[in-house]
Amino acid sequence: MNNRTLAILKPDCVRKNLIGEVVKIISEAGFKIKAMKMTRLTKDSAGGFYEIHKERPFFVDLVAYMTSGPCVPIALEKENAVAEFRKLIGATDPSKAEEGTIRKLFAESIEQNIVHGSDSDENAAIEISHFFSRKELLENYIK
Ligand code: 3AN
Repeated sequence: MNNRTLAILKPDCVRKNLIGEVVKIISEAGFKIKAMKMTRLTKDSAGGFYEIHKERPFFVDLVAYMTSGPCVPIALEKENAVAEFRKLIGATDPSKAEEGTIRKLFAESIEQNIVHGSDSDENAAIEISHFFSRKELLENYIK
């Protein structure tokens, strides 16, 4: 599974009409889209997804923001996908993100930072299964 990662184009990305632009950058960086959908997270689903941040002071705001509108989860494939994708999106805080990264280009704040990327192979597998069924993923693997 170490060639897969989960991206989420977050509600600010959708609201700003940046889906196309961000998908283009991701594709041009050599990532293959294996599954993709538009969905709106419920409070429970967002809370479950960000379970590891449950005790953090920003958790309530994070869940409110992630449920504020539709988002676009995407299962991506590339060699060394987790690290490569995090390099492409840049630091969590866009003011600290490197030039040319997606967050540097488009993000407004540490919370509204356009895109999510898994932080480990283990979490990538968990996060992909949070959004996509086995069937949805397998269908896209049929050559
Ligand atoms: P990343 O998305 O870069 O892996 P995490 O996993 O540390 O960052 O944080 C998950 C999400 O929580 C971030 N994408 C951001 O929306 C939000 N977040 C993280 N740190 C803060 C913070 N200090 N204040 C507000 N929101 C934060």
